[in-house]
Amino acid sequence: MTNNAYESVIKEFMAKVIARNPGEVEFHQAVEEVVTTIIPYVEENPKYKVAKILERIGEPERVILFRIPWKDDKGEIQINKGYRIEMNSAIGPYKGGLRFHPTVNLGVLKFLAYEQVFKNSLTTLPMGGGKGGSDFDPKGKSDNEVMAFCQSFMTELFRHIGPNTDVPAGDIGVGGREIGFLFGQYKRLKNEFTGVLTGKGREWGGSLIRPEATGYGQVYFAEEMLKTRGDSMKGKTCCVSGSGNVAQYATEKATELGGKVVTLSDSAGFIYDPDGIDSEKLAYIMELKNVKRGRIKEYAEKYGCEYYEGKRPWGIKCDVALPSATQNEIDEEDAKTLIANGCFLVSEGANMPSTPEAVEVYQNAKIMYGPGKAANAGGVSVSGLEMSQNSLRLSWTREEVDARLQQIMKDIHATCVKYGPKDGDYIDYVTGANIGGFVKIADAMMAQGYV
Ligand code: NDP
Ligand code: 2IT
Repeated sequence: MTNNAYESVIKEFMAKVIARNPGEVEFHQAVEEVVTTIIPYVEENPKYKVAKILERIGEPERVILFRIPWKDDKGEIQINKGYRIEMNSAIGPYKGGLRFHPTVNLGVLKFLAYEQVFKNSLTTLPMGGGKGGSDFDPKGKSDNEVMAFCQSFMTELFRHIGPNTDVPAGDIGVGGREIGFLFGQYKRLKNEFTGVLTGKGREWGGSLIRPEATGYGQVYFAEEMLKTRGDSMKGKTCCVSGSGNVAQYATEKATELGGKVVTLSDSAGFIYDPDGIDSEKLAYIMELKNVKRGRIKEYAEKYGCEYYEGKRPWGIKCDVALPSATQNEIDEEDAKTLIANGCFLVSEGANMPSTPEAVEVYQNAKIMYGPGKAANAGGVSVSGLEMSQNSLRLSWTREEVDARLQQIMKDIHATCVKYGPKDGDYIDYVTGANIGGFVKIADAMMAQGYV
């Protein structure tokens, strides 16, 4: 991935990032991918170099770290860590999800916040970048425990956020249930009904299509990539990973556009259903995952298909891969296997699901590759539309929001094509997304002085 002419500049830049942020490996990985593609651009546009824009973007404007004490159903006190990374507010209030998962730490949230800054810029909407969460594990907890935790989390977070300051939303482990508990506690503490969170229920300020938006957008982005080669999703066999919010709606949209989704997974393993996951089977998954909070293995038992314990789905033959679970879920070997089996398109619903080595494999094979910060931007885009509707005190129809989402995904694709180097019909979407996202933030930061 390294552009040879600037290899030493990139190395020097990364050495400083690693020394200043020790042990934050996911953050280093996200920064390296971006600076590798942007340093050549910055060297050619020295005004950004003089203003140290890339250095400043890599330093959060503010990091909030706090204690979350709560009582479990047995009456025992539990303590978790809470975080909010307010990364960049050059183009709008901090915006980005909350992740509740035992693997959450400062480095993971800084990588997510860093990616979010570029992603939000690409959406064309006025949103800065942030991310937050906790090492709390919602798995196996009762609704009452999740509520107690969310209330304690918000009891500290509420003083740092606001509809014009910082607007959190969901991510792994944070869906409609958690957003409800968080919103209720914010309202109680502030005595204000405002659009301080997105992903709210539709009866209390949420936007239609927000639950669907990330998965739908991921497939719309895939469709845009396919269009550049005169192709479409019709007839494509797809491997999806994960079985949560993003995976569910990626499956729905891929199927609706004529594709066949043959895999879904969770952290324990994956299912392979060669007949395809149709709408009836997807309804079962949604009930299983969103209401019963069960395991994907139960799908294999119900529909009599294969379940692979402890494995990821990338060994299954497919045309299109839609990784929708978590970071670094496709490594170099997985990428080689996908390509050897004929996969020619990867559209990332998850954030940074491909390791740098996997990305290199895609790029060398010149397959179509839509990186997360472009391909999964549909979720935060509809969050932005939820903020607009809250400000207007209006709600738009399903059709209107979906039309806006489709247009935004088209525009993000066009931005990637504008800034991405090309070779015949191959487009480098990684460079395109990074530079396309960077320019707007950089110009806003320049205009605002060194703040
Ligand atoms: P959910 O919590 O709804 O679902 C996450 C899914 O991924 C579950 O099936 C979960 O399995 C699996 N998973 C999580 N962690 C791991 C792990 N370490 N190893 C293997 N599987 C894992 O989250 P979302 O669907 O919202 O998020 C999925 C991805 O999409 C994340 O990368 C997120 O950052 C990204 N994203 C989400 C957006 C949104 O709007 N929600 C927007 C843009 C990106 P299990 O149940 O066993 O944990
Ligand atoms: O990674 C992401 O873009 C999200 N989790 C959604 C953020 C948002 O504010 O909707």
